[in-house]
Amino acid sequence: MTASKLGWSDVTPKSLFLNRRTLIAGAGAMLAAGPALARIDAAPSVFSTDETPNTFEEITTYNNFYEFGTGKEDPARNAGALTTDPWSIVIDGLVDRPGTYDLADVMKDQPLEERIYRFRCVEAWSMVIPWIGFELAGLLNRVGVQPSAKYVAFETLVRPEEMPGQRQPILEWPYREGLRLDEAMNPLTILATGLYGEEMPKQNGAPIRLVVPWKYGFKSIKSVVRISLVADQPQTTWNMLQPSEYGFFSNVNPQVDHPRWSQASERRIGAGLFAGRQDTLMFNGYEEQVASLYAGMDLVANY
Ligand SMILES: Nc1nc2c(c(=O)[nH]1)N[C@H]1C(S)=C(S)[C@@H](COP(=O)(O)O)O[C@H]1N2
Ligand SMILES: [Mo]
Repeated sequence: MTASKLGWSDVTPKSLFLNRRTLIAGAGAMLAAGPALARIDAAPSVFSTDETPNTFEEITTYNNFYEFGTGKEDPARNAGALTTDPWSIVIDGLVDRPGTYDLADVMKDQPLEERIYRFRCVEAWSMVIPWIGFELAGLLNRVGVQPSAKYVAFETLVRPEEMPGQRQPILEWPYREGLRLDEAMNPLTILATGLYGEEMPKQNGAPIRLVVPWKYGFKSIKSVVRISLVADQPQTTWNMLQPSEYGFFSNVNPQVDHPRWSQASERRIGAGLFAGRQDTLMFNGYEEQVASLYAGMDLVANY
């Protein structure tokens, strides 16, 4: 087995793995858990890193999800109230088959894979997360992207009754994100429906969220309810709030600092008090897969 083909079970302490396996193997658990777990036996992806994943605890207690508050511990505390079933996604704009798709229909025929990705927040901390998901390209191909579509726009649920952060004007709701069509079609770009072989925890963006591993974490929009194929670059939440600090592209780039801090290095969550910061990698280490998307582009101007 080559390093790039390791799955989280290969790098997770055995007892933890066995516990989860036992859980998952429980006949009832499998059925009750629904489509997110249906095919977790899928082979680990060649896109997975062999770096040690963060623990389930770390991944689910240190979060950014402003709909549930701005503190890192607020999402774990408040997201339990979110109703994630039923869930549907509106797919509209420049597509052949627009409509309101139930989550099960969105996932229909999309092969689930484990993807162990580095995850780099613009705030200069990072984690390694074993996502379960499928390529966004698979869904876009299924709904039929029209030639005039150049970008994909995403929106998060607005439900202030269940999302206390939305009762305050912290951000302009709904949270919005966007990708250029070629970025959206890149095989690294996934819609994730779980992590560590379990259904997506609510604080991580249940039941379905975007993951774009070569971009700063805020591009990976959570709890998605709308995907629109559009001709023009869409409005995105952090760019709307502070355009001089957060660009549309927001590719991880150690050479382009945030106006208020360096992006040259990062703090790996869970590394311990005495571990030093580590160097941030160009495109978060996915240069080989995505550099060609930006050939000839000025990455300082297009931050
Ligand atoms: N809807 C929504 N999506 C969001 C956010 C948010 O506040 N609301 N925060 C973003 C930011 S800044 C980061 S770093 C990641 C955090 O994902 P995680 O909590 O699963 O690690 O979610 C991103 N997606
Ligand atoms: Mo972030």
